[in-house]
Amino acid sequence: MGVVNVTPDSFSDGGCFADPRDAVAHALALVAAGADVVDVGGESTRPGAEPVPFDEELRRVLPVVEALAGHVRVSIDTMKPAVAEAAVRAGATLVNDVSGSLDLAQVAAAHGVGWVCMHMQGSPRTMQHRPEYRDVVTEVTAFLARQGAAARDLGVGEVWVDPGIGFGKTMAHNLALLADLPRLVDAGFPVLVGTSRKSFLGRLLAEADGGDPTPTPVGDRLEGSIATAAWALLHGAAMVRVHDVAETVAARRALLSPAQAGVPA
Ligand code: PMM
Repeated sequence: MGVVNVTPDSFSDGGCFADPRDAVAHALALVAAGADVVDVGGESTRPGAEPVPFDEELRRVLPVVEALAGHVRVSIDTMKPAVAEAAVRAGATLVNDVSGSLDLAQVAAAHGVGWVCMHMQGSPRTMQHRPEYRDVVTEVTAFLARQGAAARDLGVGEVWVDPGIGFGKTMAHNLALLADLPRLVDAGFPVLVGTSRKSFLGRLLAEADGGDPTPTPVGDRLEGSIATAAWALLHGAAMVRVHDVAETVAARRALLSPAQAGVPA
C-alpha cells in the first residue's frame, strides 16, 4: 500500500502533493513502482494535528480518488463517514479508518467495500501525551478482534486489522506490537502494518548511530522503514503501508525469494 497524502502538514511528506495533479502523478509513480493499493488521505494524523473540516478534506481527496480509481485499487484514509462515503462513490474500494470506529465499518458494509480497522489510543491531537497500557499487545489485539468481528456482523466482507504503530504509543509499545505481531495475526484477520518513516524509527536509528539523542530526520529513515516492513511481512502481515514503494517491493522480493526457492513450480 503506497501512501498518498494530499495534505499541507503530514509529518513525512506534508505539502509535497497538496495539489491534486501532483498527488495523482505521485500515486501513478507508486503504482509503476509496484504498489497494489494507494492510500489517499486529506487529513494529517501526525501527533498534535488539528482536525480538518469535512468540506476541505473532501476538496483535497475527491479529485485524486476519481482520477486514480480506474488505474489502481484506491483506499481512502479518513475518520469521517461522509468523506468515506463520497470517496467510495468516486471509486475507492477500501476504507482505511485510523479511528477503528464502527461508523466507518457501516459505510463499508453499505457499499460492499473493504474496511481497515486501525487501533489508536486517544485522538491525533493528544495521543502522544503519555500513552498508557497495562499490556499493550493484549489490549490492542482484543480491541481489533472485537471490532473486526462486529464489522463482519454488520456485513463487511473484507476486514483488515492494523496495530496503529505510533498512534498513542511509546517506542516500547511500538516495539512490543511488532515483536508480538503473530499474536495479532492469530486473531484471524489479514494484518496491515504501517511503520514507514515514523518517529520511533528516528529515535532507533539515532541510537544505532551511537547514542546521539537527536532523532534521525524523516528523510533518513529508509533503512528503518524497510527493515520494519520486512520484519512485519516475515511475521505474518499481509500488507505494509509505505512511502518508499520501489525500495520496499525490492526488499520483499529479496526476502521472499529464498523462502520460495524450495517450492516446486
Ligand atoms: N499511519 C498514518 C496514516 N494512516 N493508516 C493505517 N492503516 N496505518 C498506519 O500506520 C497509518 C495510517 C500516518 O502516517 P502518514 O502521516 O505518513 O500518512
